[in-house]
Amino acid sequence: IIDYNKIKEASAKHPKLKEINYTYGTAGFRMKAEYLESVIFRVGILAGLRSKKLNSKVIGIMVTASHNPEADNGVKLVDPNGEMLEQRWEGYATQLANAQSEEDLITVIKSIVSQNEIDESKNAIVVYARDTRPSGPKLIAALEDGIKAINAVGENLGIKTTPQLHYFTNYLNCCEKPAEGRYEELADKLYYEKFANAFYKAVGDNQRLSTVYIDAANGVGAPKLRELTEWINKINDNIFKVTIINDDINARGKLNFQCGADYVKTGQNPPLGLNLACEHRAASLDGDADRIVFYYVEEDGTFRLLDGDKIAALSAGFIIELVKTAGLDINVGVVQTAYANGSSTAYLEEELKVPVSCVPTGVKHLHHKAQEYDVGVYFEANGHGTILFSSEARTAEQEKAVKKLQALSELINQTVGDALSDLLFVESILMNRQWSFQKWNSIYTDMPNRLVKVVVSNRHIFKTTNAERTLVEPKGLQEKIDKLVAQYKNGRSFVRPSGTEDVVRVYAEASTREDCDELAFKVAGLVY
Ligand code: 16G
Ligand code: ZN
Repeated sequence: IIDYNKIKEASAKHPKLKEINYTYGTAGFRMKAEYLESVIFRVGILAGLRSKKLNSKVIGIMVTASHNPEADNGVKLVDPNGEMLEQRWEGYATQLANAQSEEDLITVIKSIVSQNEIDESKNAIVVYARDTRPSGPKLIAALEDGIKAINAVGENLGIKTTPQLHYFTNYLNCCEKPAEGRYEELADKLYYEKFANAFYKAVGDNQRLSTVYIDAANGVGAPKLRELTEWINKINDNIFKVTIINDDINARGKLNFQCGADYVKTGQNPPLGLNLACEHRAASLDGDADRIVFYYVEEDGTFRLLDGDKIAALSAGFIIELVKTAGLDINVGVVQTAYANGSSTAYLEEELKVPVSCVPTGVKHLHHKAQEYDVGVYFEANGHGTILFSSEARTAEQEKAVKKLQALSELINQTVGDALSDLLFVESILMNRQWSFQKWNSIYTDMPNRLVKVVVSNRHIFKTTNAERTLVEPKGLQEKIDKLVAQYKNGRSFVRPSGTEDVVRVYAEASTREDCDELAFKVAGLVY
């Protein structure tokens, strides 16, 4: 039963900061850590309500701000199947976070209870984890107060990657629950065991590849990848070699600083601390290890990025080949966003002849669309993505190719994009194909592109349609952009408000680096 007085008392210890207006955005709440205490307390309450609503199913909570600076933090909720929180409940999260007084808070809780006909007497259970940010422990303490206030059972998983939390939340709702006190350890063990075994199956006896240098952004990916690698090497110490750099999770100020997937993708250059020789294969994770991008340098020093688009193309190409070999009647599709490089879309549609759809930014949109295919490949250009295999694809009975497909389906974390599982997935395909990074890169040539951010006084006046590729407001701006774009060969550009920062983003592509930079600059000028 919900004890409203208890909630009121507990909430008084985590008062809302009056002047701040919170929004549950693309990736939950995210901002400077010092503003988040009241929000996280209330997220604990919301998770309890959601668990009650769903008949005591386990709800996950992740405290992280991903690739953002170390001083930021954030929180998001994970539904029982390991996917993002249902959209209607995002609205409740925002309402709860903005309730000014304790009384307001109780009113919002009561309205959520009545609108959803929540049975207050149901048990509630939540699991939660955090990344390596220094603000984490304090925020976890506030979260625990919220969980206790609503009389939910809370299991602390300690430090985990975001995808581990998604994976384990799903696991707890379909498999046997561990004994009390063993959750934290099992959330690691079960994850390592599953992905290490699947990797072993997927690589078969193909010839091994060279070491991959992994920039772990000085975040949680470093210790987790190290342990995962140990598990793989226990099965066979010869199949997977990594050297982890930027693995200092204890030094202040290093997390995501001039390193990590977002830094490398946006800057189109290697991270701090990595001396890339031309024969080296390298990759960068982000601060919570749900994004990965690969890269190398040519003999002449040119930096080559193998981003989310290239991962999607590599994966779709391999899967389609297996499906054909097995003679399966399975539809494979790829989901992208407006940021997908024009050459990647052309390659998928024209060379691989696979249907491609474009949706707004944010994993929930891509994930949802990918579920429409038997095998749905989705990756954002920034390196966040995964592949969804429907159960038909998983049970089809056609020998070798099916077995490989089966192994691949086990190797990818289907609850959410996961840098560590994506890394193993890519390695296993490259090993099966015996492809170098150079060969992989050559499947298509990226159009020169540029992403810039523009600080504006109010980003909310920018409204988009057509999967964020067309501006409908401010009126007249899209026409001006179109006119500019028309002046450049293979020009493409779009403007969208960020879902995570107070800025507007401008993306541009054109045939040459000069044209592309000029186009991005001019469109930014229109926005400013
Ligand atoms: C969040 C999203 C990511 C998206 C990014 C865009 C999730 C788990 N993460 O990090 O998919 O690419 O936001 O940020 O959905 P922006 O709106 O600031 O450009
Ligand atoms: Zn992330």
